[in-house]
Amino acid sequence: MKIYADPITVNCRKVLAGLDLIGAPFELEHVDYFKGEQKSPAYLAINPNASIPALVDDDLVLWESNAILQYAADKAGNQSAYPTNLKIRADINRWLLWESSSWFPSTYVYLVENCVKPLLGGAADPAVLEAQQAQFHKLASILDGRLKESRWIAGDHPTIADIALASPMHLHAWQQLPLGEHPNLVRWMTQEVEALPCWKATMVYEGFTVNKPV
Ligand SMILES: N[C@@H](CCC(=O)N[C@@H](CS)C(=O)NCC(=O)O)C(=O)O
Repeated sequence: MKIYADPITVNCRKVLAGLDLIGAPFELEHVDYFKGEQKSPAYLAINPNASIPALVDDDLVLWESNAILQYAADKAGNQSAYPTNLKIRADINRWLLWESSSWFPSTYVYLVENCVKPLLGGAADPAVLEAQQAQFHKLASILDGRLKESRWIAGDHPTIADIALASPMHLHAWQQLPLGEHPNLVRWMTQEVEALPCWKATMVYEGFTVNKPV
């Protein structure tokens, strides 16, 4: 399997950490996000959305990070990372869809305002952050409620749902995500997800770098 990705982006880190959790071997093709290589004609032939990541496995060309994780887990036959039990799988699939349609878009506002804009010499727009606040807390409360009931999203061990949901908040301190009212979400992120070897192996630091600051 070939993965086209830039390890510093949310959805690429998701796939790289998820493949590590799954134990799926792959070859990384680096697509430099800040150089805009996701818009190059060669890459557009793989992913016409001009976004990363993408997977190529023989004649299969797949984009959408969560679809990549589902495929890789099934291909590897990893039933711990992506259980085949009908109801557990439906639950995980629900969280993957929710992450892509609701959670990522909300957390992305904080990433753009508090990380990307200042990095590029601009400043966060307080009005944009204020406008997102109610939606963020609504979604974070839903996740917090699930994590009040269980250690991991889908029970007592990590699955691709944990990796998918954690990735949009992977820079939560720098993103300045307002997590104070969501103790179970904080517990899961800081004590469980951030302790996973697959998470540590794919660290991204403030400044969008994979190099640990000295
Ligand atoms: N739903 C897609 C979203 C992919 C996506 O938006 N990727 C970002 C990086 S995290 C990107 O490449 N954006 C294109 C751009 O900003 O030019 C997925 O999960 O793969």
